[in-house]
Amino acid sequence: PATAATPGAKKVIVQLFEWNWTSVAAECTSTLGPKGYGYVQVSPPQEHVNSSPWWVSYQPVSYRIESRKGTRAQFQSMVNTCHAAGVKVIVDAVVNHMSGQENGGTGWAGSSYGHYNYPGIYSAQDFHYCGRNGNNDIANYNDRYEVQNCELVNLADLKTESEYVRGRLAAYLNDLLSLGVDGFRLDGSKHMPAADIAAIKAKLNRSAYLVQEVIYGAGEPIQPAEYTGNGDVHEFRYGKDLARMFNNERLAYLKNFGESWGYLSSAKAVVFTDNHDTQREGGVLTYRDRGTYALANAFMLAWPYGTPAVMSSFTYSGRDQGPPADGSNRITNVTCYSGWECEHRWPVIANMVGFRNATEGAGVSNWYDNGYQHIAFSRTGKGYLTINDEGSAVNGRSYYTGLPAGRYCDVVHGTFSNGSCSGPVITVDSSGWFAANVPAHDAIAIHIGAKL
Ligand code: LM2
Ligand code: CA
Repeated sequence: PATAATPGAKKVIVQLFEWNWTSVAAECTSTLGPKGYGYVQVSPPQEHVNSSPWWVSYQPVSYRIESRKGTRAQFQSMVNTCHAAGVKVIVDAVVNHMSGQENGGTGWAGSSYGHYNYPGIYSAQDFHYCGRNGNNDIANYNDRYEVQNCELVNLADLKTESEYVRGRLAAYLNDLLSLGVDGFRLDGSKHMPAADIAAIKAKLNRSAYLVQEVIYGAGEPIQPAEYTGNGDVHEFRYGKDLARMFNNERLAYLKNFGESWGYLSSAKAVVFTDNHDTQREGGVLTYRDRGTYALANAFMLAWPYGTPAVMSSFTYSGRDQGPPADGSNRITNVTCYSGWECEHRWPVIANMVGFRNATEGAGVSNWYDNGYQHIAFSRTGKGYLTINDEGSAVNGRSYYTGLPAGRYCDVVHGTFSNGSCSGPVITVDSSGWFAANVPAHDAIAIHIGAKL
């Protein structure tokens, strides 16, 4: 088994949603490593019910590493290739439940199963039957017992308090660790008590990065902060509030974005403009918002709250529509900009990953706003971003950066490589100022990692 990549300052995550293992591997080498992404989050790798919507991934029928996304051997090879490119691998781990289909069948890799019956793995006694709502489904999110013991959309809810179930889940995660995986996104964490997750974590053979999916709901009894003792937690308010600032309110309000907004502590939060669920639910910015989406990602990557996770989608028109696949229901190799959006390759987003890495650890200073949609700030001594989301250009203005004098690549409009910049160059004078025009709905970003 491969050893984990060496820890470094690279913390940006990219979610390559529903990419097959062969394509993830190629992307690690061609783009993720070179652009400075630290982690790739891949979709669930275990055997699942055999159908074409994307969400079959969230209906496990066994823990064999065989799926529409590839074989165990392809998965292993992907992990090795990503590590060689300096990119760590986070697996989306479905541990709260098994499949939800009423009728049994044969899974993707040939395992037979029934609802509440997964031969050799789980039988009826390993599941919760909460006795609520007539069908055991969750209805009331204001009831802690119900959220953790009833079924999420009919998905057979594992008895995570049972020693046997915990052992079985840990065995699955340990198998992935033996393949060299670096961390887990724990799907549906809110539907498991934090103590159950802690007990499973205690059975892992080595340390792994954990990010728990706990969707914040105002006034709900189960709060994301309950889970921080186990590891990181997704801060779902971030993407919704960021969208609201861009769409309806003011970028000027972002001056204290983060903990002051009631969010999780920065060190524990993983943030994103959108993920595979929220992009389908609305109320967030997605690839469909084009330029505004790019600006929101630029802000996220420049602003030092939480660990940023960049979304990378396949394009779709219907909610359930699966990713491009062949006649055998295998997900086909990714071709960016054809069925796959590849947001993580958009030049602004990919270049701002370099900004994030170059400014790691630096605080915010020199905040400026015009009261509305024009903002700017330094990452002290390391970088500077200004966003003008006004309907008209801001011309003839100077910006105080506090950066060392010199010539910097504007990484919003150009890519810095081998010491040269493919776009405009920004000159910071000996007092730390630069002058530039910023068009409407545009931005300028410079950092010490892209200095000519
Ligand atoms: C998650 N996090 O907690 C995932 O991020 C989310 O994408 C998953 O839902 C969910 N939890 C369960 O892992 C998705 C999708 C659902 C889909 C489920 C299971 O959003 O629509 O449910 O996966 O595949 C589908 C049907 C639903 C049906 C269910 C069971 O849409 O109508 O319920 O399968 O057959 C009767
Ligand atoms: Ca549960």
